[in-house]
Amino acid sequence: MKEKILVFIPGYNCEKQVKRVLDQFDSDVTKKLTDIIFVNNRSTDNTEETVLKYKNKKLNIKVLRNNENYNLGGSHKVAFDYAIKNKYDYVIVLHGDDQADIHDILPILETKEYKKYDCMLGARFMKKSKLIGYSKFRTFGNKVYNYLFSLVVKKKIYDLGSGLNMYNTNMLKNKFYYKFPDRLTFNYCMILAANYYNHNINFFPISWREEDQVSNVKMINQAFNVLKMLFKYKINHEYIKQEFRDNIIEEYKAKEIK
Ligand SMILES: Nc1nc2c(ncn2[C@@H]2O[C@H](COP(=O)(O)OP(=O)(O)OP(=O)(O)O)[C@@H](O)[C@H]2O)c(=O)[nH]1
Ligand SMILES: [Mg+2]
Repeated sequence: MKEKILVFIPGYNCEKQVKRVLDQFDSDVTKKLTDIIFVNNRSTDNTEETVLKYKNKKLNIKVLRNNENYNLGGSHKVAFDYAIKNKYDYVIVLHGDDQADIHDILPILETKEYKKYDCMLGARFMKKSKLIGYSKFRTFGNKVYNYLFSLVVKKKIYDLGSGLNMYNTNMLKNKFYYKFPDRLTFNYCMILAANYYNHNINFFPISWREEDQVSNVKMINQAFNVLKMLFKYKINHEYIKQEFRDNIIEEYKAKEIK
């Protein structure tokens, strides 16, 4: 039977960039995929309208609108629930703000390397990765954090969370990630969880642009939080099972937009 591969695009206030993201889906890409969903995290600009207009013209894409603003981690929970419920074998995450390029995952889809792993993580800091417009300072900071995480999880980590990743839905089924932060730190927890639950992860090089995107990451604040998280996990690995959310949501719901 042919595998079902879902692409999930999270988007929040990225009306300018999302059109370029959808433009990435040429026939080389779409022939490798089953379906695409766009998860609008209650954008306050014209992101959703832009996707809907595009959908009717060129691309078969389903639009979901979160019932509340669930942030990026929460949007993952919406998409993972959707992938499990609709029996997809794999889910590919591609950020809606056009920093990553879906073409970077094609070689892996071609060789079927993903079949050997629970998740394939796009990495901005490998030898063959390409960074465009990303500051030297942030590159340095990321590398330091990758190094610290590598020490703790005893495996070489090349990125703590980029905008292009592929997960096997089998690995997601027990919803180990439900209590993870809804914020952008969701991905950091996924790395620690991979160590705790023994997920078989692998990295692949990607390109990453920073052009007209607005970075919503409060850098200093997040840097401290992440360090705290890593330290607590190092002291006691059971830490990963705690409740990370400030606002507890029983079920992450989204409405399908026609
Ligand atoms: N910041 C933010 N992004 C969201 C939210 N919901 C969905 N997203 C999407 O999540 C993706 C990542 O968000 P960014 O703020 O760009 O974070 P990032 O790319 O990891 O970090 P930067 O390198 O600083 O851009 C984007 O495609 C957003 O459109 C949300 O509530 N807040
Ligand atoms: Mg971004």
